[in-house]
Amino acid sequence: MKEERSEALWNQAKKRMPGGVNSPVRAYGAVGRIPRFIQSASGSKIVDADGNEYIDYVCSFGPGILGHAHPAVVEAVQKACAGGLSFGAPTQREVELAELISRMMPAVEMLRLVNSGTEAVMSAIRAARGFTGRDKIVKFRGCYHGHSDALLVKAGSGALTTSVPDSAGVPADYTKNTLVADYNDPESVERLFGENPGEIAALVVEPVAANMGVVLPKEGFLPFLRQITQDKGALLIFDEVITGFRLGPGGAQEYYKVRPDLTTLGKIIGGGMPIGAYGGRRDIMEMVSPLGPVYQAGTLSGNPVATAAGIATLTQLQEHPEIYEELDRKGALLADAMRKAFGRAVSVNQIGSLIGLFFMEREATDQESVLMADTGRYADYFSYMLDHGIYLAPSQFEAMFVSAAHSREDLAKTCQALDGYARSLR
Ligand code: HOZ
Repeated sequence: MKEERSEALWNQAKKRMPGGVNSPVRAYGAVGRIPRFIQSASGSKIVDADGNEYIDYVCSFGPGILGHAHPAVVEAVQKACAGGLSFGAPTQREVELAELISRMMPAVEMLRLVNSGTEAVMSAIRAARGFTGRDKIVKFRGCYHGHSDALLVKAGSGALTTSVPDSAGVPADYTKNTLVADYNDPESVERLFGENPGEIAALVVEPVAANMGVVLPKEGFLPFLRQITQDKGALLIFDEVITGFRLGPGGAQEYYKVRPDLTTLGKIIGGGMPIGAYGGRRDIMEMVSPLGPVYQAGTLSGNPVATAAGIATLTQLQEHPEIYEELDRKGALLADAMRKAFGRAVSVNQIGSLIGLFFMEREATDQESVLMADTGRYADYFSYMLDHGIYLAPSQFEAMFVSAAHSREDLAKTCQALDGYARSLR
């Protein structure tokens, strides 16, 4: 497999950008290969600068639920571009996207569009603090909520991949109100509420943790979080930047039938364009400026091109609900293939189109267990799959994403590669 062009671009990039990339996991540090510089993508396939084609299971880390360059999304973006790229003024499309989101996710009674998931969670926390008049927040070890200061505490995703779950450059003062509990461990949550009576503004959680690989909530865990936050006068924030519109048209909150007070969104709602959103209970969102005293703003917020891509994507998902059954089927097929190929040597978590494969026998239920997985083995597996035309996340601590565009042939080829790698280990 040729990689000269990617290598040359990477060498050039490293002179101008830290690690040669604009987001750390992309530097392939955890897998020891040359990052692929992508030339183009269509449907389930991605093509690098050397002309190598791969079946893509990164899907831009989530937005690509319909596959790359879906014709309806591309057409909407092209039309939008011709009409102007940014106005710094409200547009009809923002209203349409907000209506669509609220219809599909009824707990989002009112929302604010922003430009990324990071901004969405940061702003939701500010709204929660403004609403409750309290300062402290609870997050979970290994959950990732973007890179704002207060949330870079025991963070997952790239932070876990590069072993800096608590980033340098974040003053201790900025994180002193961030309390950390263990995912799937109600006692650790009870303890924090017990130790900080009347002080916790909100608990923020990825309802399915998808930034330490994929870790599913144990039965009763999310209802427990709903109950304790309600009892203690704190808000429950579901970070659905990954799960929103992926686990079903109403996200994880619909799947698990737990209604959060606030929800944060990103990725799919922009169909591949930069966007984020936070929203939820009307009485909380009415605290946000200009209605209330919680300030938050953005020049590019509600961008006309991003909203066009988002509307087109959500419309496809709404008009073709069968996509979700198909995604479930494909996800289950791949997870079964992994279990068959590797047997007890692996632990596989799958829900719909999200899959986490861990090279370890024990179940992955929280950050502690996830950290026991053999990341060296994951790197080896990644490398084999890459060389056999399968493009996976270059980190144990990111999810594998399946899209509506993955075909029967793609899945068959992927299963073949999985078997090939498993055989190479015997
Ligand atoms: N933190 C992102 C995924 N969970 C990584 C995004 C990227 O590197 O593109």
